[in-house]
Amino acid sequence: MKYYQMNEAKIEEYVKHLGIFTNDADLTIKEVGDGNLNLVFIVKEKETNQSVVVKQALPYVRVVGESWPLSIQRSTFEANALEIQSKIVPDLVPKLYHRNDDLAIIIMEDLSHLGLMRYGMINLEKHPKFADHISTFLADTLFYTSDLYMDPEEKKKMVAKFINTELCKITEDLIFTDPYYDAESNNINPKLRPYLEEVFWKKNQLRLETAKLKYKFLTEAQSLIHGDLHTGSIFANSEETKVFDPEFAFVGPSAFDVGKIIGNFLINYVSWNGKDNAKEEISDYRSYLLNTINDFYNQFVEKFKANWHRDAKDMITKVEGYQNHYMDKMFTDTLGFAAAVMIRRIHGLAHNKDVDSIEDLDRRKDVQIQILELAEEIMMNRHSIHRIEEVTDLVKEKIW
Ligand code: SR1
Ligand code: MG
Repeated sequence: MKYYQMNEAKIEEYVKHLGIFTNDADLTIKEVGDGNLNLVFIVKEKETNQSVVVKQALPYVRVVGESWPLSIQRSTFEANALEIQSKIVPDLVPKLYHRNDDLAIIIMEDLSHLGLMRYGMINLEKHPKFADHISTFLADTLFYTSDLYMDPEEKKKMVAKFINTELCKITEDLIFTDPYYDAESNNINPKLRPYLEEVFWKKNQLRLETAKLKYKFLTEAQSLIHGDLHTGSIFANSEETKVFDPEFAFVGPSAFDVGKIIGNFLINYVSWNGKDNAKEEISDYRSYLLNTINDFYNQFVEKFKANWHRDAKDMITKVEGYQNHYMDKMFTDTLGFAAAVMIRRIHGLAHNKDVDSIEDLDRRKDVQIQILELAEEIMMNRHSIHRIEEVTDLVKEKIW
């Protein structure tokens, strides 16, 4: 089938042809995509309120336009990843109803009864079950797709199936390269530019540490990772958590997914310095954020180790001291990736609304510098930090 771009009328024809809705169903179809890359439609039958989401990859980067072509194959990676995740953590990802790789279409469960976590966090919403849910998502997906558990031949086939060159290149450039010099792709608050030119872009030690992390990202085929696990890739409310949008999935360093969560939480944490909410409200929310980081990381380690004790296969997993070595490295890398993610969202191409919603550019700049400095401290000290509480204590000490 030849690719064509969907619009409301074509979607209606497509979903009715598939039998997802009957021919006489009265549908409302709304394009709701607010991500950087794709079209996303919610299709709802008026009478029954039954609904699905139809996602289509465009042959270019949506936020930039046709001048930045991007292969529609990312839809295949997303559907492949979703199929694997659905087997491992069925309750934590959307249900996949249909895929068409030629049209780069995925039809899945409509989760709009939940809110996008990023927007919730900008509105001081708490998600009390998030630490439990996301630690399960990470411990299970990262363990059961690693060589600790998988047959080595199957694992290598999985690596081959997820050679996601183009989307990995986006991460290699936008996270590990461009923020460290005056790259054209950067999106810079003009008030921040003097700090970048006079201070940040002169930090050679920071650049060296980021280079080490980029090399890990390029070479360490540890687990099938989501690849873009920020708070805009998660739907949540007080009861449920669903991780979606795994189009950046590939077999890479496990700690990348874990670090992305921590980095995005810390961006939100600092962002309150640029907002006018009452002090007590901010302190209360900040306590919640730090407690969630501690709980989620500690539960992640516990659950990952429990998976290891129950299901680890390879001989190396029985060698005394190997698990400690593995988990220590996971922690150090998690902190490094968290820091890299914080930095990229300040003056790289794609920002976080948590900070960009601070309208006054001078105030926004102050928050941006605080995030860059916090990230640098975490990055540079990651080898001598051994417990997540040391990180959250450091954050609290610097910014409250
Ligand atoms: C051009 S894509 C920019 C960013 O959006 C996605 O969410 C990824 O984080 C990517 O780096
Ligand atoms: Mg995305």
